Amino acid sequence: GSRRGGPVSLLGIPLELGAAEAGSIMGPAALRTAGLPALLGAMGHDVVDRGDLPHPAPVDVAMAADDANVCRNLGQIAAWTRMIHDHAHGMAREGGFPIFLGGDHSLSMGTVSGIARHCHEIGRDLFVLWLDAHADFNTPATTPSGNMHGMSVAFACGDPSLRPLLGDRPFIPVKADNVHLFGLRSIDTWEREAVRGCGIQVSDMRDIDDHGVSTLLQRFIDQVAAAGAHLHVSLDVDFLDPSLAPGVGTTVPGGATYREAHLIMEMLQESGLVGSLDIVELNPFLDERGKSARLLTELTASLFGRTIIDRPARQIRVA
Ligand code: HAR
Ligand code: MN
Ligand code: MN
Ligand code: MN
Repeated sequence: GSRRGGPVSLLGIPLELGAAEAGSIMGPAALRTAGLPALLGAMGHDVVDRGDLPHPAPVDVAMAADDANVCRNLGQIAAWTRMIHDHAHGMAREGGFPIFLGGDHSLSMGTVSGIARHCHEIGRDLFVLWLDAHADFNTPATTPSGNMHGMSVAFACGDPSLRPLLGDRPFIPVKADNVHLFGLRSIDTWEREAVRGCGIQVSDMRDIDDHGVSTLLQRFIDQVAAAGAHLHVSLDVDFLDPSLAPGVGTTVPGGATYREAHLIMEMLQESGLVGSLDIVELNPFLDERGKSARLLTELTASLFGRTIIDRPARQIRVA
């Protein structure tokens, strides 16, 4: 059967300029080669593949010089952000389920802001589940690397120094309270201070060890349900343990297991609340015989309703 409210709409974003290491430019191609569009189609979903975005020319960014100087590939990232924002906003408005195939995590500056703009227009709250080893909460003032994929959450939550990336587009920040960093196990010194102070929700790997993904995620799902909100999921490959998903430039030991990752996708499916998805940081040049691309494809199938065996519909608890 088809999903309610329009097709699953795939958009390839071959972007690697936000990362230190080259290779994620090949991410969208690898996800297609692993069969992601075909698998969703075979599961009965109506799938539209919009192909890949073209590489835009760099733009001028009205950012303070001190900040601009530390951001690597700033003019190009700003051009990508604006283009991605326009597509994400348009896709959200059309009413299907957008899946953004990355590409490094700086692409989420465009996807989240575009979805946020649409949610604002229809008076709906937006929540973001950030599945990642990293917080991606650096700013030009705190970044140790200058790599802009480490700044996406700070941008989405409205950091004023990053606001000029979006140029003249209307910018609707996501409330920090509505963002949940899930799977965290690598954070920089100043980034840690910023995360502490802002109200963002965090389940780090120690929390997951103590409580399990099920309890932690259900709490967040209940909040989203209570708000009647749109849930955007941003899945960074390095959320997964490197033994399962080696195809990423920033592996961190001690990541999510195979079943933890699938359980998250199954719970999200059962919630019926997810409206858009980023799959980011896949670097096929570093992968082992397509292993990571295949796992991401399987996880997407779980998010779209594949189960081990038929399960009774679960009652969504609304607080
Ligand atoms: N925190 C580090 C930095 O800002 C590394 C960020 C790496 N980011 C990703 N995405 N791989 O999560 O440079
Ligand atoms: Mn990330
Ligand atoms: Mn709109
Ligand atoms: Mn990461």
